[in-house]
Amino acid sequence: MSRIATTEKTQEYLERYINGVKKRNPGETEFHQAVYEVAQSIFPYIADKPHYHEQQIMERLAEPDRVISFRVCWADDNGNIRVNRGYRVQNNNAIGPYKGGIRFHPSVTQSVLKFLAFEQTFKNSLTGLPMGGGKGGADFNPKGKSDSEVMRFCQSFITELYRHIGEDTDIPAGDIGVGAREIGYMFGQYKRITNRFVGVLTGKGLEFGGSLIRTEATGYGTVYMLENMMQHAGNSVDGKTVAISGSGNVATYAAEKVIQLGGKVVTLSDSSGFVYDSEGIDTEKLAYVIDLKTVKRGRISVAAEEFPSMEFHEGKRPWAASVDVVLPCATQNEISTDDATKLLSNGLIAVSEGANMPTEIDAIKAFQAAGVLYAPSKAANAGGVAVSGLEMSQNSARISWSEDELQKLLSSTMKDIHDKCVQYGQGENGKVDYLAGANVAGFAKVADAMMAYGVV
Ligand code: NDP
Ligand code: 2IT
Repeated sequence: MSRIATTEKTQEYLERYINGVKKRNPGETEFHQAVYEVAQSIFPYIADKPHYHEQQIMERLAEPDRVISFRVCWADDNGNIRVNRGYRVQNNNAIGPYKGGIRFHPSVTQSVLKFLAFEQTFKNSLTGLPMGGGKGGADFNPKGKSDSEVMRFCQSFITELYRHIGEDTDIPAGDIGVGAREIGYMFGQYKRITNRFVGVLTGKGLEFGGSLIRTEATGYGTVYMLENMMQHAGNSVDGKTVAISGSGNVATYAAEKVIQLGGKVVTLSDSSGFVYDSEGIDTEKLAYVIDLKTVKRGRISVAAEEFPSMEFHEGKRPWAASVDVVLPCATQNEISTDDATKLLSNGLIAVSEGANMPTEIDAIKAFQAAGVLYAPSKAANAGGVAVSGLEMSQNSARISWSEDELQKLLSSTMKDIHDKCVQYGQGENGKVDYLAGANVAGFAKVADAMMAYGVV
């Protein structure tokens, strides 16, 4: 068969598959987007591997093992009864127990959590650790709530979720709106209900089984991925100007690592706008922002009132800035095609995604067509879940590893992920398609495990 005929057939299979996914999951646009983004790499890869088609591996991967949805009732400080919806999407446990974060944000829907659980399946495979893919959350907005309201919400959430999770079944962690405070409340309630002290959640406090460097791991890992890509292309982060979105866990530790590697961070943001600092956000300003966002739970605009070199741009994203590197670390679909065009015209050379699926598909295509080094989230932000996997191992063995040991493991894991992307994504011209590389490398291990189990 000629190459053109194969390509046409592959395209036809891909379209038929995506239409099927859309039909089975009406209105779930984020889920469709994530499945398409993976499938466009996998269909060419499996074109000459009919056993994957015969066994319907892609169809099975896009049908979660189960979706659990439940009511979460709680009382606010004024005694009003509030009702939210909680979820856990257990996508696939072919290579290990379900693993993935919990998100508390008003934008949480079944579609958002299905996209995240689907992505997590490939990301976790890339880490090389035995973890399947899952994700959970609720449409609860922690912003403006008191600590006791958040505690009552977390307790109510876990009172339902506890029966579906376990240290060998499904191990949740943090994500947007879920940090050390929420994990503490959830772990406390799990322990109270079950009377078991086990590693059922990761991202725990260091006093009760948490791992060193889990807090920093996602942001640091995103920058290690960037540095690996830059070095592979004969470049480095040193001296580069970097725009970062978000000012939460991932954004702030990505900023810290960029500064350590000699880069200049000029932006951070939150859902109300972004700050631009022409002199660069140094460690002192960053420490202020971390305290502002995690302890005071304030808005990023307050940082611009504190530092004269910072300007606040209300209601805008940071992508109009003239920068070498972009690290989107806030949320999905935060870089549009227009943003990509603007960034390219300002001389962008690299993107490493701290957030999950932050770049729209046409914007990714624009980056790749322009030769920008582009690391997709499932590779670039895998450092967080990788250290979560190490937290699980430490909990099972009831030991704690040293910071030095964990730093080395994080850095070597990110290097391995980079190298897997090169192995599966390098074209004949020597250019690396990191998206295809990450998708195929993540897929191969999960798909082969599924094949071994037969039809289940
Ligand atoms: P945090 O809650 O700590 O911070 C989120 C940041 O993003 C905040 O600055 C928040 O602003 C901003 N943000 C959230 N939603 C929106 C929105 N809809 N529009 C604009 N800004 C928004 O979350 P994390 O840092 O943990 O997560 C950030 C991203 O990284 C997410 O995509 C998450 O899935 C991903 N990720 C996280 C990992 C982790 O270990 N935590 C691991 C891998 C990926 P505001 O304060 O105004 O809400
Ligand atoms: O998207 C992610 O990888 C996370 N939110 C972290 C998951 C985890 O289990 O540490």
